[in-house]
Amino acid sequence: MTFFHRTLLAAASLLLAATGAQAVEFRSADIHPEDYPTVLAVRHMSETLSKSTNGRLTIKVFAKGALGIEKDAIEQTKLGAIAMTRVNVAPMNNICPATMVPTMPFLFRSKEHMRKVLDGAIGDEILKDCESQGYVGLAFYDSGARSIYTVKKPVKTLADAKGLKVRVQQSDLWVSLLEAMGANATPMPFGEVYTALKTGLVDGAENNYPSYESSRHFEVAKYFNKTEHSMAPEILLFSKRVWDTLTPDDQKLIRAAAKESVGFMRKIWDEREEKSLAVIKAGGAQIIEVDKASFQGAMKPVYDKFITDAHLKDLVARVQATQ
Ligand code: GTR
Repeated sequence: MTFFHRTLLAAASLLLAATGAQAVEFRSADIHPEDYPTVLAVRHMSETLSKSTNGRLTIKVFAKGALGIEKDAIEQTKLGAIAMTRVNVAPMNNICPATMVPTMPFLFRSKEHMRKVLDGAIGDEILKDCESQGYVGLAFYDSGARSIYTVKKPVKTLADAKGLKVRVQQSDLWVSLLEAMGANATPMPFGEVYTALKTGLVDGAENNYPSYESSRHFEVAKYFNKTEHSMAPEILLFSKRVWDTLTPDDQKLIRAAAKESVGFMRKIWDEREEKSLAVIKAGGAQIIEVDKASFQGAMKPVYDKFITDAHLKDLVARVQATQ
């Protein structure tokens, strides 16, 4: 698509949205395949929204990266060429600093802790923080715990990670996180990781069970080392530019539909985690228990480097204090 086409499209979607009565189909981006929980959850959100607006507002999800890699989709959302996008918080880390908080290594003690924090005032504050950058944060979705998986040898202790070339998401925080483990971090888009593992460009990558499974990375990198170093969640972002053309009533309905989809997402996420674990085991992946404490003990430099101002420090302290 040329820039001219994008601008035209953006203008058209703004116009449609502004006329109110006319049916509007918002476009939403996702890099995952059709059956992935994030894609299904946004489809579910669309159904809710359609019901509450008598079919006037719907969302069309473009899965499998049809609208580009996450970084590009984020940019297009800011411009208003795409109304919505579902991405991990990682590629937002450089844009909206508060998203670094739920990314921080070993911050959440459990899935329950993570859900409680993100459902409450802290979660809302983080979502709100992206608004000044052109994004209306609608909701967080689960993304499980991320662990390192490797091609040639298992990683059981921090010492085993030394010198490994590990693919990370496109975020400075993620580069530092892997460097703090002694690894060499190589940022690249998700879609390039399979080939990078296969050709030896990297020795490993890190992700949750469902992504490790759906991307087939388990076919090339057989050691899934349970470092569980981050629970960086997914985030649902709406374009502020498009948002500002909507009526307050419609904004409310969109927010409500997004929040409603979270419970649905968690249910299918939990099921998918189990299913993915079975698939990767059947495919020959080895689940390795690791000395987690050795990894956790190496993370101070990451906090020192990124949790620098009073606001971020306060958020981290409040997350830790949440029981
Ligand atoms: C997945 C996440 C994607 C993307 C991917 C990655 O778990 O759902 O949004 O961030 O990881 O590692 O690039």
